[in-house]
Amino acid sequence: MPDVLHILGGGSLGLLWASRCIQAGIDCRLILHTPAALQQWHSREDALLFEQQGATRALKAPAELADSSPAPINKLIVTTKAWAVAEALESVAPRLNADSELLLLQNGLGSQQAVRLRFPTQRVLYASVTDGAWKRAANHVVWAGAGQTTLGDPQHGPAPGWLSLLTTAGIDWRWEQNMLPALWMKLAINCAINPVTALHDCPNGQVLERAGPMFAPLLAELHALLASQRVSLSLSELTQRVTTVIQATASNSSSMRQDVHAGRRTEIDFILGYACRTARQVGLSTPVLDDLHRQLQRHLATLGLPQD
Ligand code: KPL
Repeated sequence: MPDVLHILGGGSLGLLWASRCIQAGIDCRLILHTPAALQQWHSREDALLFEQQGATRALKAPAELADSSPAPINKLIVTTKAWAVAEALESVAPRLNADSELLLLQNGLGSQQAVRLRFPTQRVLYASVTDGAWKRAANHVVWAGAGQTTLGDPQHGPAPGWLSLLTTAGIDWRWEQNMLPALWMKLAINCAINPVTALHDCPNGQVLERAGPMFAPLLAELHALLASQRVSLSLSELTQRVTTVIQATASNSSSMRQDVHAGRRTEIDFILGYACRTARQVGLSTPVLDDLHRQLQRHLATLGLPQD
């Protein structure tokens, strides 16, 4: 029997991956969060609108709630925000068996390790996705920029065969033997870009000028933090990597700026919060990073958004 992919979360990334799988003829089901969301989905005749370079395609996307069916879930792709993962996974836990495999697509760090502790018998894979996507409406996703997906097993196991479905879906992915350092690298990039875009309400391309003189010391602190996590690259290589992402995504709104615009809880705690906590644990002094964290917390508080 061919694999069925369940996608947990109807945010931009969930809809993007569902669109790409459905277009490729892969049997994929979206798991939505609330009965109201499912009712709205059905009222639109299960149509998922997928927009790419100005052209929109309507796809038929089956959706369900976690408890709509007792059928086991074997391959689960978790696409929710980092802060929503624990609750979302609890809702599907009765449908997981010991062989179920979970693929986590969250930004930042912290949520992944928590899932591994909660589901010790299931295989849990981590991923980092750089595609740009946003939602025009609850069932309408815009693919703003093609990116790459890096996947790996924190326990260094081999890539499972079902990942070939991602190739079928046209997802540009590669297997990474050392996934944790890859996620740390992405976390450092997110620490350098996302808070500045949220504080100054600017696209990624303006980060260097908006950040001003604090940017170089910020990168130096991130570099020391990466080194403490055995991610070895030079400070100039890190600077180059961050600058390349800024240029490649210049007109994009970072995920954090998008969250702020939508009045949604941000992933601050899984990005800056995790970085600052780890720095303290390993005895690193990171005054610029800590100050950026506090500034962002104050900014979120003035907007009435959670500070974690
Ligand atoms: O991952 C991103 C994000 O917005 O969260 C970057 C790389 C900054 C691209 O926008």
